[in-house]
Amino acid sequence: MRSKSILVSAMAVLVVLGLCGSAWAFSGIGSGTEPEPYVITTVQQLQEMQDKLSAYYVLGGDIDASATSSWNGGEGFEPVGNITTGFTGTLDGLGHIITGLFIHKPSTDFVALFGLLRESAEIGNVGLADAEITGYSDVGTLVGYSGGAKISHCWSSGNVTGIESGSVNSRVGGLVGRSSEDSSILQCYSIADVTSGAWQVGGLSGYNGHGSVIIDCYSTGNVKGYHKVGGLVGDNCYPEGGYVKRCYSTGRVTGGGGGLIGYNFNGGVTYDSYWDINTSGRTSSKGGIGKTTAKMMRQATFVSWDFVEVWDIIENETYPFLRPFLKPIPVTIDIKPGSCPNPLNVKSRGVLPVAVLGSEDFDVSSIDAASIRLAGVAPIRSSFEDVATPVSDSNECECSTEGPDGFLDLTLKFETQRIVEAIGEVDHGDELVLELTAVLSDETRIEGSDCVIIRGKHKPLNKADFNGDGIVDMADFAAFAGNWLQSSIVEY
Ligand SMILES: [Ca+2]
Ligand SMILES: [Ca+2]
Repeated sequence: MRSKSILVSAMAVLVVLGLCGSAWAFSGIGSGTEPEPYVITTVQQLQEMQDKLSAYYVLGGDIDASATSSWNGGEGFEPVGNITTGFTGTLDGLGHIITGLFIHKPSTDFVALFGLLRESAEIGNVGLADAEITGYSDVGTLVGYSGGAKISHCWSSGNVTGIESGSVNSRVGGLVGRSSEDSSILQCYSIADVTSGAWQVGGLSGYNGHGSVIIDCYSTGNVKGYHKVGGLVGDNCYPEGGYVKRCYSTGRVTGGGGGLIGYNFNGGVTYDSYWDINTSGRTSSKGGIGKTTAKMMRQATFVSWDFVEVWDIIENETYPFLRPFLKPIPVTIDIKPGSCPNPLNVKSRGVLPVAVLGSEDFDVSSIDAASIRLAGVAPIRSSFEDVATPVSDSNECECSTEGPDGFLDLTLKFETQRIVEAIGEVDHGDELVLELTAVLSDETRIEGSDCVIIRGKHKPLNKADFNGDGIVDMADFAAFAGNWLQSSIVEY
C-alpha cells in the first residue's frame, strides 16, 4: 500500500516535472526571438506556431500545405490562435508562398491560417496560393479575426466559404474575415472567390471597422453573399472609423451590396478607390467610384495613387498591380570575368571583380548603380566595359572564360573582406552561390547569381582567431600584429 502511494506520488512528480521541465521546443531552427526567429520550412512547423503564439517566425522557403486536407479527420489545419488566446507574434513570409492550405470547419468561428490575431501581431510578405477554407463566421484565408494586428504585403488565392445561410453578420473575406480594433491591411491583394449565405462578405475583408484601415489593396475574386456584400469589403463600419484608401475591386458581386463596398454602417469612409462596373455587374457601391473596364486599365483614372513606389500598370492592358510583389528580372553576372571557376581567397585584402553582363536585350546602363548589392554588400567602384560573354546558365555554377562580345558590361569591384564577412563561416573548397540584386532606373528589380570556390577557411564568430586556423594561440597575435604593421606602415 505504502509503496504503491510512493510510486503514485513519484509518478505525479514526474508528470509535473515533465510538463514544466520539457519546455515546448520548435522542431526547426531558431529561438523565436526577433534577431533569431523560428524558421518554418515544413507544414508541420507551420502548425507548431499554435504552441507558441507570441514568438517571431519566418518562412525558410515555400511551403507545400496540401497534406492538410487529410489532417484531423478531414477538418484540415487547426487555425493558429483562437478567441481565448490570439496570436500576438510575428510571421514574416520573406516573399514565400504557402500552397494548398485546407481547413473544413463549417460550424466553427475564427477560421483561417491565423484564427485570431491580437494587437502587436504582425504578418507580412506571405502568399497563400490555392487555399480552400470553410468556416462559420470570421473566415478568411490568412486571418479570421484581426483584433489590432498589422498585415502587409500579403496575398491569397483559392476559395473561402462561410455559414450556409442566415440573417447574421458572418464576416467572410478573401484575405481576412474581420479587420477590427485599429487593424491595418497594407499593400495586400486577394484573387480568392468568397461565398457566404449571410452578411458582411467581401473580396478582401468581410468587415472593416473600429478604427481599422485598408490602404493600397485590391481584390479580383467573385463575391457571393446574402446582404452587405462588396467586391473589396462587405461592411465598412464607421462609428469608430472604417477607412479604405487607394483600393479597387473587379470581382462579380452577387447578393445585396455594392461594387466595392457592400454596406457602410453609419458611413464608413472611402477615399480614392474604384471598382469595375462591367466585371462586378454593379453600378453602385457604398463608397468608391465606379469605372468601366477600359478606364480601370488607365493610370489617369487612379487619382493620387503612387505609381512610382507602390503601384504599376500596363496602360490599356492591365489593372493596377502592386510593385512589391513583382519578381526580379534575372540577369547574368560573372564573378571574376575571364576566370572559370571563380576562386575566392578568404584571406585576400583585395577586391573581388564582378560584371553584370549586357546583351542585345539588356542595356546595363539602365542599372541604378547605387542599388547594387552582392551578398548584401555594396560595390566600391563601378564602370562600363565590355569584358565578358554570357553563358547559358543550365547549371547555376556554369561559367566561361570568354571575353568581350560587343555588348557593354557593368564592371564592379567589391571589397573581398566585406563579402567574406557577409557569407559567414566557410571551409576550404566550399562552392557558394553569391546573389547580386539591383534595381533599374525605372525601379524594376533585377537579380543574378554566380558561384565562387572558397580558398582558405573563414570562421567569423571567433574574432580572436585572427589567422582563421580554428585555434586561438600566439600565431593569431603574430598575424594580428603583422597585419597591423603592414596596414599602418608598409606601403606597396
Ligand atoms: Ca568568372
Ligand atoms: Ca559583354
